[in-house]
Amino acid sequence: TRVRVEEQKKKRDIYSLRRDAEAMVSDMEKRGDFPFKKALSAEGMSFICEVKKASPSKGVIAEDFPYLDIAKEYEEAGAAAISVLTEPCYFLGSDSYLEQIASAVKIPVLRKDFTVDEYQIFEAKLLGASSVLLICTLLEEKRLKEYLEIAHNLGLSALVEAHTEAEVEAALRADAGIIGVNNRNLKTFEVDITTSNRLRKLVPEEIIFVSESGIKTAQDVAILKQNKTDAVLIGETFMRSPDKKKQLSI
Ligand code: IGP
Repeated sequence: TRVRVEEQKKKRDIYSLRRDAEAMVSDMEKRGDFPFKKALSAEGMSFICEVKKASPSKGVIAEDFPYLDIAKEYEEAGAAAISVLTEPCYFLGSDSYLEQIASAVKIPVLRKDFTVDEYQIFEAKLLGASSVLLICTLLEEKRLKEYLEIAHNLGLSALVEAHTEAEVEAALRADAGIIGVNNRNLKTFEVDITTSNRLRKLVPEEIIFVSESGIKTAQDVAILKQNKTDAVLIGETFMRSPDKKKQLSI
C-alpha cells in the first residue's frame, strides 16, 4: 500500500489534493450531517453491502464483475450503504469502481482500503466516498485520532475497525463514532462471528456498532441483532448471491 500511495503522490501533490477535497465539503456536511453514519443509525438492522471482486483468503470471488449493476442491485434491495474495495493488489479493487458507483447510487459509499496515509482520505473524498476505513492494527493511536479528525473535517465518517479488546479500547479513546469488529483475524484469516458478540459489551450504545466479515445466514444476522448490533458488513455472501433482493429481505 505504501508504494502505491507514494506513486500516487508523485502524480498529485498533497496540498492541491487537500485543497480540492476541502472545497468539496457540502453545506450539509458543514452542518455536521454525516450520511454514512446517519444511514447506519436507522431503526433496525442496517446492511452495508460490499462490492468485491477477490480477497486474499478466497481468491477470485466474481469472475464476471459488473460492479455498477451489483451496486445498483444492492441499492434496490434496500442496502443502507455500499462498501467498495479500492485496494488493487489483494482485492483487485480500483478507485474507478468507487468513483463510478458513488455517482450512480444515492446511498452512501465506504472506501474499503488500507488507509495508511492521509493522502488516501483526501482521495476518498474526491472519489465521492462518504466514509473511509481506519484499521486499528495498522495505525498507532495518535495517528488514528489524527485521521479521524481529518475525515470528520471533510464531512467523511470513519468506520474504525477492531479485532481485539485492546483495539476496541483504542478506538474508543480516539473518539470513534462508528466501530466495526472484524470477525476475521487478518493474520490467520480465521473467521469467528462470536468475536463481535464478545466485544459488543465494551462499546457504549451511542456509538454505532458494526459486525464485519463471515456473515452468511439469516440466523447469523438474528444473533447479531439480539446483541444490539446496528449494522452488518457483508461481502462474499452477497457477491455470490444470484438474488440479492431475496437475500436482503431475510
Ligand atoms: C466483508 P465477507 O466475509 O462478508 O466477504 O467480509 C468485509 O468485512 C471484508 O471484506 C473486510 C475487509 C477488511 C477487506 C473487513 N475488513 C479490511 C479489506 C480490508
